[in-house]
Amino acid sequence: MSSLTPYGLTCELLEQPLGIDERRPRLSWKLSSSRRGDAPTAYRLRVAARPEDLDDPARLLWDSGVRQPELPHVRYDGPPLQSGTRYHWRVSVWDADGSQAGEATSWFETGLLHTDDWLAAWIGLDPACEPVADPPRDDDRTDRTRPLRPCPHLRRAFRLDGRPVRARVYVSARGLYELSVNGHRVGDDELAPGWTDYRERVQYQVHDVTGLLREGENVIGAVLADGWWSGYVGFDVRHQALHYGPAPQFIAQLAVDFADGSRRLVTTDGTWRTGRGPIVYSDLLMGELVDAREDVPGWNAPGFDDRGWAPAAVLDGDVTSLTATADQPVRVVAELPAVSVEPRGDGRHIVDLGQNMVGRVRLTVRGAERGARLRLRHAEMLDGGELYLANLRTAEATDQYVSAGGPVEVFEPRFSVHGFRYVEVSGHPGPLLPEDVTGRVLQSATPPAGEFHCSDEMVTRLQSNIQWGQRGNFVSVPTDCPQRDERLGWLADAQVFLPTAARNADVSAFFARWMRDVVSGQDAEGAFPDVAPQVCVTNQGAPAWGDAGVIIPWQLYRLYGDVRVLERSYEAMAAWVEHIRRHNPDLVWRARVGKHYGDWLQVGVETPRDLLATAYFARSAQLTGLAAGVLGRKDDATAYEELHRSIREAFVAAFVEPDGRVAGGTQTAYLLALAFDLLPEQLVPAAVEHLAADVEARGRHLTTGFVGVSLLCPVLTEHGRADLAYALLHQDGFPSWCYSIRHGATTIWERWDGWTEERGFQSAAMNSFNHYALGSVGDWLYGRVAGIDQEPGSVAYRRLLLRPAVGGRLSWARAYQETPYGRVASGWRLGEGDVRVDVSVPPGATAVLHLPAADGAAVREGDGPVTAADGVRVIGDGQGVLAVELASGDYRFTAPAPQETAGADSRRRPV
Ligand code: RAM
Repeated sequence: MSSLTPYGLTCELLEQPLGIDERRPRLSWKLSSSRRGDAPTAYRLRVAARPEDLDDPARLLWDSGVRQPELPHVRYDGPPLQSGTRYHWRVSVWDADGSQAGEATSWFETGLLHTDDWLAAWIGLDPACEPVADPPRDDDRTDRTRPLRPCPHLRRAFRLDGRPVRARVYVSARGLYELSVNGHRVGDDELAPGWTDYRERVQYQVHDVTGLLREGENVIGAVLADGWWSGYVGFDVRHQALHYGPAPQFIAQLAVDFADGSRRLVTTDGTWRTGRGPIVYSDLLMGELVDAREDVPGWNAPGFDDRGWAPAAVLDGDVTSLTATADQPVRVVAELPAVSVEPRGDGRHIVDLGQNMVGRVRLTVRGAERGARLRLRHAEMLDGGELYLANLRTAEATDQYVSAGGPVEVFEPRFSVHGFRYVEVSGHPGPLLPEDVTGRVLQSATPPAGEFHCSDEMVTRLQSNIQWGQRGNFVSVPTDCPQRDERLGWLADAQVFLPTAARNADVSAFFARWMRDVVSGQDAEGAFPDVAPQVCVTNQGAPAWGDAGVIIPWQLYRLYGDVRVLERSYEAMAAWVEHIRRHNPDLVWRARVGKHYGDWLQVGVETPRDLLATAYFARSAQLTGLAAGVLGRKDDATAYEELHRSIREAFVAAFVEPDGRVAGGTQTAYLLALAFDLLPEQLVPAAVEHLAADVEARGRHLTTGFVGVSLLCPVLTEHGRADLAYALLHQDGFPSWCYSIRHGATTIWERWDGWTEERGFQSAAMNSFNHYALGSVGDWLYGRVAGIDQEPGSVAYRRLLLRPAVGGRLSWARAYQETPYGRVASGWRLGEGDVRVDVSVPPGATAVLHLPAADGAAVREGDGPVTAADGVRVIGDGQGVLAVELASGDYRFTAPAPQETAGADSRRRPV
């Protein structure tokens, strides 16, 4: 009996999504098996209205029939889907012997598929009776460009004549909302509806509220906040204009079904009532002020007298911007206990959470006097024992609580987020105990997908810092920093970090959704924006930034097999390449470079900007050609391939010397030329030598900025210099990853010199201590140190390339990663005179493994010689590497220890 079993079922990249709006949603699953060599030979999908109907052929809505396995996403191809309907689906698989094996069942639910399904209107406070902000209180700031306003509360009471059998609420806001039904909070989303390019799209959420409703009187309530819609967003907030609208708005449609088949709708309209609660203001950047004395008990439950509340204003009925949620919501994903609380004697305490994090604090207060004001300020670093606040720029990041005088009160802001490790609490009556302060970590809930571990403490910390950088900056959109007045979706940061992010978590839905904002920001000329959603930064089209509009869809296709993101981005990708070509007929990209950032934050060197730009132009042309090929656009594929070849020639003519030297001579210049395959074959060895010589001449230090850093270790390893890559990894002098770790970093810093022994803090004008770009080395930790990669031309890790590079100070390393086919693992451990290599290949995938082995003939798998092992075929032996081809399964190899642990290997990096 085969054990081939589907697991991890998703629809539209999400697990059991409530409310999708794709007409032909994609169904996906992974496979596991305990049998070596197992592989799916066929699959069958069935979709039905009820789970029990899946067994009844007459009641199926769609039956794919028995089909050959294909890419990991299969499009539903049955009759048109209805709005607001749950569909159950089952996948059955056939194993390597052609026998029917496991099956698994899941469901998805549609949202409102047609704009006329929406009968609700956008509502908000009546502008005529908008509450005036309180006059400034004691320590309120008076230098904001506009006052912060109380959070509107909205409620609607209604009667139900029976018990509902099913109820869904479709809900969104221009701003942020928190929804409740009969006094109970609905769902656990934070910062809903998330940030999208609101001019084009606002995502709505769907919740199952069946269990919260009852016969008789019911109340639906919402609290709104400005959020990204009407709050402070981006930098220079003292002078900024509003980005989207003047005040938050709300929309909801509750559909309640009864046993007799009847339906009752409750929608936002002029019958809703609006009032105020205890939140005096709340802003993402500035913080939140709650006056608990103004709490309105029972406002969102039946029985409350809302005659004193004002009718809501009906603002507009335009629902065309509403789209279903296509990614995971932001949630509280972890809680951090305080590691120390230091009283400062003047009513202040400094609390250390031990980890630079993003979210907010939950504070317990006992015995405060009514009217006592507590203040929480947040910082990433301490300076002389006090909060270092200068790098927040104008973000106040201050939460305040005015006590109602209860015996125990708990304060946690709802609509503000901060990036911090330290919290200064003032006004607490004391004693303030560590258990009174909890860090609540917020993040887009991208499912964890991989782990990397190794024997070295510093590298382990580096991996942790990379993950915390990802956690803290994947909050609805991929941002550059979570603390200062910026927090924008910078495109280059995202494209260099995506391969690393995809190792740690399933970011397929997160990035595919964000790509829509990237495309929305493209201008009429074809230039992609520098940030998406596009606010604050009006520049367009910077090299390596704009190119993300091409690179990200391509990466999502390669990593996840997502063809749809290519289809939806293709026109924009081509328009971008054409834009550059149009303005640079000699194919050296010098014109229309926007606000060229170069190799941003490189150290002490300057990579020639036209070289960097031209390398990216070549890359974008190449990837657009490959995308055209995938989409069956043959002419485009040929045309872009030719363009790529011509740009490559122009690059060589403009920037490459006959001895393999590249203009500027910086590490990044060589890295771009090598990684993007821009050099004539015969010059590659010389270029590698020049690159290595530069690293050596600098005492094995890097000089790379955001652009070069992601290529550094991969390129060195690819070209036989894993020894140097490891030297850079372990380097702890300035500049290096470990330098920051040696100085206490728990996240990746924006700048190599964010803090140095010689000068202390860098200029506060731009100095984030939580930025993921320089953490893009994480892809190499999984890909080469542990060894999980895929063959050039392979998609979704279908053909694995496992090349553990035994080396550096490490005695072992291992990683696993969930890929679209299933779980891949690779790890190695040096023993007495031998090296053990363990790998797992999921069913449906195959692998080529490069085993580091001094003597190929002596390699064993399990208890026998490698040549006799089931599922293993030796394909090459030489230069200390035994290459084997593997069928799916778990393998354990033992090889005589390699003489030189440098992973020498000349294979080229896959595109
Ligand atoms: C700063 C940040 C950001 C970077 C831009 C160019 O705002 O460092 O990450 O992309 O500059």
